[in-house]
Amino acid sequence: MKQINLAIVGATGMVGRTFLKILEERNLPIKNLYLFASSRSAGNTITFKDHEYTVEELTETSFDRGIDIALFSAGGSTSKKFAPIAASKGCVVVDNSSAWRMVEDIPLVVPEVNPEDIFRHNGIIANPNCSTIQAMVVLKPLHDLFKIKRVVYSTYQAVSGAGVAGWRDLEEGMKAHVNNEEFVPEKFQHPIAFNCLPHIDVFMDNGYTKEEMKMVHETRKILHETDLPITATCVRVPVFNGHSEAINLEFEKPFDLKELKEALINAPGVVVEDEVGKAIYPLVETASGRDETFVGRIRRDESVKNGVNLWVVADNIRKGAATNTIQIAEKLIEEMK
Ligand code: NAP
Ligand code: 12T
Repeated sequence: MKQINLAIVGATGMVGRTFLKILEERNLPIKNLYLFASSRSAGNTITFKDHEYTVEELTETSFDRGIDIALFSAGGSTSKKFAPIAASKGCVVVDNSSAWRMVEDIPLVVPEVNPEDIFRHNGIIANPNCSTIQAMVVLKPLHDLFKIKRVVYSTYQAVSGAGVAGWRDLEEGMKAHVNNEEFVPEKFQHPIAFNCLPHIDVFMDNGYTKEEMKMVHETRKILHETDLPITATCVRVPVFNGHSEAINLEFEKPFDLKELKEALINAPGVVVEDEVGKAIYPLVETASGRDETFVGRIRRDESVKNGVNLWVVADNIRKGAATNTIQIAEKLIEEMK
């Protein structure tokens, strides 16, 4: 396998640090590693495989040194500006922000679902939103069998999705709450400790949040179903890591619940945890730190003809961001000569 020159943009962040952990776990064939962040962290050192690397400030000349692949996770404005610069230097960017996901000729990929889209790229490949990714690995095998007619998503999202600052808001907010002290959140509009916020990302003109509309548009793009009816409500909950989703699906075709469960058991990247008699169902506590997506509470929706309700949990920073990005990079490396 080819040894590659790899860059990480946003290396000091929540996702960036997880990239490094997963690159080490999966032992990617890295020749040279370059770590970038803003001027705030430039000069800091990060250890990777017993080697110390110095974080560099990202600039317009950062990619002038034969970098094969760059994993971006430094926010939308950084991606918008620097991904095209990197691509123009022959680097393939796998981008975690929402900046490029809905651009028509940019692939949006979950490797278990639409790996064939990867190779249509022109230098930029987009990684979907965390909430979309974990839903896709579950929806795809069911869509293939029973043809999905409508999707209703309700999410319960962890603070780690909002980066280091989101994590701090929950941790400090909880301490302040139990000590009866005042706490002004930094990342969220309201206290997240002991609270639920139906507000993730910004509000749009239609009254939905951008996070909710990302789930709608990204699902359609990944499944190649441009008109699929989908609706979503996204809620931030006081959980450090791991997103949960209640997913309601209606199918065109009648289905057998046993066959549906079997399809999920056999789906790549999916683990079925569904023994309600023993109180076994997916939990963030067990999904956090894992790369699979967990599904349980699989039951017929008795209010419609061909419907099912599911509870789907995954580590939003691993499968929802870093793992999925690295799986895309692995597929790129396999094809490199
Ligand atoms: P984070 O913990 O806040 O980290 C942000 C990272 O971006 C830091 O490394 C920061 O460097 C760097 N950065 C910020 N501004 C920069 C600039 N102008 N130039 C270069 N680097 C800059 O956030 P995170 O949770 O890791 O998430 C980062 C981004 O990943 C998010 O904004 C989002 O776009 C994306 N994301 C996607 C998903 C998904 O659903 N797939 C999930 C989570 C995050 P400093 O240390 O210098 O500040
Ligand atoms: N606002 O990459 O706050 O589109 O949890 C991912 C997570 C945006 C994204 C979050 C967000 C994204 C969040």
